[in-house]
Amino acid sequence: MKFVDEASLYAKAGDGGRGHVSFRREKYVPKGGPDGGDGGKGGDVIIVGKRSLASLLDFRYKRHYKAENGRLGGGRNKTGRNGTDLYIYVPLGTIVRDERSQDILVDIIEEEQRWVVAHGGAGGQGNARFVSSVHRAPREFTEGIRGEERYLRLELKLLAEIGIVGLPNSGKSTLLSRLTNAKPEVGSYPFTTLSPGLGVFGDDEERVVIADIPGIIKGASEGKGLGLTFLKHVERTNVLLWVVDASSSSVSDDYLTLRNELALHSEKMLRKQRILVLNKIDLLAASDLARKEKALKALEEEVVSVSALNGLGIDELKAVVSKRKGGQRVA
Ligand SMILES: Nc1nc2c(ncn2[C@@H]2O[C@H](COP(=O)(O)OP(=O)(O)OP(=O)(O)O)[C@@H](O)[C@H]2O)c(=O)[nH]1
Ligand SMILES: [Mg+2]
Repeated sequence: MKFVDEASLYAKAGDGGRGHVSFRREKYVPKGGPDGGDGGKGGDVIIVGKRSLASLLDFRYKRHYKAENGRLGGGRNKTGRNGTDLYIYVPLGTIVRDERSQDILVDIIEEEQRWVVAHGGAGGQGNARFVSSVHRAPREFTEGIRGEERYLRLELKLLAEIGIVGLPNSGKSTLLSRLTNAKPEVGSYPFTTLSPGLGVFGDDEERVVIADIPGIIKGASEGKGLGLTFLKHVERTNVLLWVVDASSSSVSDDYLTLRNELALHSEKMLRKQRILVLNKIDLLAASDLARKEKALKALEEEVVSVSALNGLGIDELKAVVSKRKGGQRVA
């Protein structure tokens, strides 16, 4: 399955309408003053974010988007009608690039967010504009300006709804690969993950994107380790999976370190729904596991024990995640 949807398209804004040449007609006045109106403005091509869209598939079938041209100016100083704007609806999470320069024009992340990708041309001037004391019967007019055209590249970057956080080496990436189809790099050393990774959880009908980010250490809020800058990638998620390594000498200390660093970044992090995942339980003796689970349950409501390595407890975790994923988004 492909996660990053891409599409190319051509957008052309409407041309401005031509200015009009005419002269007032009045009884007994053979030739009145000039009264040719301006042309109308061409329509813009506007990209608009729409939550209900899920892919860029539609752009495989329709690639040309052209807004209406402005109309000609009329007599009696009538300005031509403006061309109608053309809206192109895209899913949230779409990055819009100029295909030639590859520059990012806009990142569409909100419902109804708008961005004009091609501006309509201004209307031309009618001959009424050219009149002066020495030039009483001008026949000049101007053409409308051509509407902008642009070749665009759209990329749908999926917005994560669930984030995985934890200390380095706790098994976050291994967990991501268990829950989703992603194949992140896993290493037996801290800071294997240097940039966020995404995977898709669930079936085609109900896809939920999970983000795995680099590990957080004590002092991360002061810039230690890789710092907390990557937390922005999970800032908009509904749910956080907090991963704690069960083989650590103190799971409670690890939990508190994580909690503290997240809180120092933003209290919002603590208001999100969370599931505490006690990972690497394959490394523990049963009595040891029971003791550690108890310690964590004193601190957290929902604790799920798993082994991301051998799959133990993963089905239960998936069920818990499924139940939570529709939860309220924290603003
Ligand atoms: N025994 C065991 N080892 C695991 C388990 N999950 C992960 N590991 C191992 O722990 C190490 C770290 O795993 P990663 O998934 O890279 O951990 P991470 O939290 O993503 O690490 P960073 O990206 O460095 O923060 C690897 O050697 C994994 O094979 C588990 O459930 N049991
Ligand atoms: Mg990792």
